[in-house]
Amino acid sequence: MSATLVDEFVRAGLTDAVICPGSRSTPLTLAFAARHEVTVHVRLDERGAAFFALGRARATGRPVAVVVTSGTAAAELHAAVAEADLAGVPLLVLTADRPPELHGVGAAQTIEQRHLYGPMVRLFEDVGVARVEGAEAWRPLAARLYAAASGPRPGPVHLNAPFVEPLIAPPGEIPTARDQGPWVVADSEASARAAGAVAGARVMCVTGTGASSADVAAALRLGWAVVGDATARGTLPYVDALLRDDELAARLRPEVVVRLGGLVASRTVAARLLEWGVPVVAVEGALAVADPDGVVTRRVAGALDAEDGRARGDAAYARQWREVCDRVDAWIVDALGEELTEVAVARDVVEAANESGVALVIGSSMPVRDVEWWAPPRTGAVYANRGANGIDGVVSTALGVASGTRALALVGDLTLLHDLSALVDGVGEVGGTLVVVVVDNAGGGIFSFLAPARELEAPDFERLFATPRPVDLVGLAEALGHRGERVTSREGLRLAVTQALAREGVSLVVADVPSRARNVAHHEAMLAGAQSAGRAG
Ligand SMILES: Cc1ncc(C[n+]2csc(CCOP(=O)(O)OP(=O)(O)O)c2C)c(N)n1
Ligand SMILES: [Mg+2]
Repeated sequence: MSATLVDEFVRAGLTDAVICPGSRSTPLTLAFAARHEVTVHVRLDERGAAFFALGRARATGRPVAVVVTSGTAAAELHAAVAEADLAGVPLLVLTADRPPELHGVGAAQTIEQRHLYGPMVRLFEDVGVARVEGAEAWRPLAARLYAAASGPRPGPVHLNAPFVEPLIAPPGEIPTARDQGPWVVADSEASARAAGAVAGARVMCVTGTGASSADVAAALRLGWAVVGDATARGTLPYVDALLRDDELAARLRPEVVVRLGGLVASRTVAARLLEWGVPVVAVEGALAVADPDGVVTRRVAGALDAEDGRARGDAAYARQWREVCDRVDAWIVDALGEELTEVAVARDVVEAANESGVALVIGSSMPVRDVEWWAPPRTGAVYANRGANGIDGVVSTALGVASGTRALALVGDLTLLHDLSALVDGVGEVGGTLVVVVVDNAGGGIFSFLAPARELEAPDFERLFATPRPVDLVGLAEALGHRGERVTSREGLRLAVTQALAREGVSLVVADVPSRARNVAHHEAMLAGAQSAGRAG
């Protein structure tokens, strides 16, 4: 049965399976390992394994299978399933289970696994104990699971598969495969449907997580002013700083807004959309456009068509944005100097990714904000777990992206420590190169921007929110068999990243940045300077 399941997955296009060691999942493990078409990644910690699969699925654009044994192992996948649900990433979650007679009687490693992830999965299946006579059912079961994960609304699916002893048996005859039609119907009429609202207007397009890169590219070609989150390619930078300024916000006010995908990290953008009250058209691809403030006035489904003349915006408006951004960019380059600040690290890492053409994975907290707010436009693939915004699993996600190739990651020190077990397996047996740049501000720097930093006594704030951990990050990397290096200048950072990208395996580049308090003051000074440079035109 497991062989049939895997055969159908392979037919559908599966290339990667992440497997965690365990006994009950033996049939699935051996079925995947028997297929030369499938790259098997063996990882110890199920929580990290699921995030690794998420990274692989993001990088390949295809569903990736995760196989775990019964019990708490299955529960460990929950966080990545939540992210995959909200970010629309296809995952085939396969949990082995004990048969019904071992439930409720105190058997070892037995927990309630049915509907374990609730409504977060696109499809849940449990066809009961695998039996040789039931083999026919497993091919359509696999096809259903793969199709539900792939779309039209991609996301995680869950198969709970109870197995009885013996767990190792030669595979029986695999039922013949049947061909099916295509699952996803494409539609490029969204721009036509939005055309009435946007034709010739000052169109600002806001793109967030889950927006397709083809839609973002089309929005740019339609002459709209496109601003995006950290993962967007080629969008206008510095939007948070610019829109925080009343004068610039008035000058750059659009007549209509088009929204793609999730939210940007900047709350300023959300606040201006509320204040402006202009029509907001949500163009929905695979995922619904997030709208917690209820600003969307119209929803259209489908993909944007860059060639649709009816949807062209006012080109002078996009040019106006571009000119302001260019002035700000020149000011930032000049103002930053050589000091290794958090803003400088974000810029240097983005530039290194752009120049080397490797994918970039950005951690939650300040890195994702500093890239969105202060980095130049990204030219390559950028990923961030912005579905649920967790600081968990980021290193594992980056390892999944780096597997068999090269990638860069930018994470905070606590984000690294949170996913330390990822470094136990490293890039894994497939190999690859991952350079993790750690912004070491000794704790959660983001909290210094928030109310507790102002309201609490310093010792309470440090203990309860900032939570610095006196861990030698370089020593830690080395203890786990990786290279580690601490850098204290921008030049040192650039050199370390270039050298590490040329080597196989995981390298940690720990950036020694100024204190969290100085970082807040630096952001304030950057904001004031960028805004006055923006106004100066
Ligand atoms: C799984 C999870 N736990 C807790 C949080 C809350 N949280 C947000 S940012 C943050 C601190 C992150 O610190 P670090 O990685 O050093 O980044 P910095 O804030 O310094 O940029 C925490 C604990 C979260 N987002 N996700
Ligand atoms: Mg930190």
